[in-house]
Amino acid sequence: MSRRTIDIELGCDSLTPISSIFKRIERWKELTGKTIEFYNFDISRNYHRLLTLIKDFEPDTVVHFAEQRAAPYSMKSSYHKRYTVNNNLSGTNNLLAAIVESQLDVHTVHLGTMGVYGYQTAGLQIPEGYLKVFVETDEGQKELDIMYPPSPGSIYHMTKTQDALLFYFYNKNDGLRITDLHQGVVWGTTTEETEMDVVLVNRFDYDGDYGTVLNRFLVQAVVGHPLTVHGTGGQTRAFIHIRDMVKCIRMAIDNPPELWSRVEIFNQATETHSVRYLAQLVSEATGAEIRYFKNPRKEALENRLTVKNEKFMRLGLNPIKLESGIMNEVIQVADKYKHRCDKSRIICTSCWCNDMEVDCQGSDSEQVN
Ligand code: USQ
Repeated sequence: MSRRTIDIELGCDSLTPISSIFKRIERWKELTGKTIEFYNFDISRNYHRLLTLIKDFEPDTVVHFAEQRAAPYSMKSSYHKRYTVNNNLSGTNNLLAAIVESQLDVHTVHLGTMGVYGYQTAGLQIPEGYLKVFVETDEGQKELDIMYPPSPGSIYHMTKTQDALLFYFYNKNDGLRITDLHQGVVWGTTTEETEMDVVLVNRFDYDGDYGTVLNRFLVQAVVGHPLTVHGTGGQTRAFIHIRDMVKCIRMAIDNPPELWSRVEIFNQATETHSVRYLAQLVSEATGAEIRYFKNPRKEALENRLTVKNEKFMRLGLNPIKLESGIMNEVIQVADKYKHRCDKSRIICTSCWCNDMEVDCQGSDSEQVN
């Protein structure tokens, strides 16, 4: 629930009105007959509370979503960098240490990010976590399967690359079952569950820190703000619709890795597009003006990206693609709540090089092929 506190800090709010957690749980129970138990504590600080809960509850699976999740927020200041590192890494370490101490066989499903691979043009299809390499040795050429070299583009993304090392260690040393989901940028706002009642509506972040690019463009189009393309818009990213993301998490829970097998890694992304293409798509659909802004991030101006996602496809994922027309659904939600939009919060003010006046062209830029 740290997002509610961060909303107060940033002076903005979800476009959709979010009810209290108690109201949400109560409404869910009324609608489905199912009980969601709720315990409010900070897993990055309250280790013994977490350990007791795991021992008492004896979960089959823990879905670990308890991380500060915005790259721009993590880069706002030294306070935000330290908060993101302390929160994310202590939270993950506490969870894994508590599972070991509980002596229970608990599968951890972690929400990771495609950003661990970095966004330079790699010249290969990004594999699912592990890279096959060939090295010259005295006995001739040897084949190795190594973790894909991490290349984080923000402190937030860096914490996810560090999480991967924690997973590697606890898996190797203690045999924990762990699945890391390398997720792309999520778009869309509603799932079957959130549509059941207005009290269950999902967050819809459109501000410069927490809003993600396609959802932001759709809100901007609805409220008559120019689409905020950073730099040339040649940045290519991987995307997934929120409904597919929910399905993938279910599939990961239902398919735990074998005991003592290595960390399972899925690429949780279904298509790749450049920011420029997304802006054009939204502009064609809505008539919105496209405006090019100085890029506040250090990132490659242009990059190519293709991503393997065979594991989820083999498990039966049938992806919702941008062309499916479901973008209109997001526009409808944005239109319903447009009166709640504070336009002064739209522009990104978090800067990777501490100066909004300069274009933060990153060192990755040279690596474009
Ligand atoms: N961008 C614009 N204009 C905007 C907002 C963003 O051009 O108004 C550009 C950014 O410069 C960047 C790209 O769009 O090149 C993606 O930015 P984003 O804010 O949509 O996504 P990002 O900061 O990368 O992070 C989001 C989530 C994070 C998740 C990540 C997946 O906040 O939790 O891990 O997507 S990924 O990007 O694949 O690493």
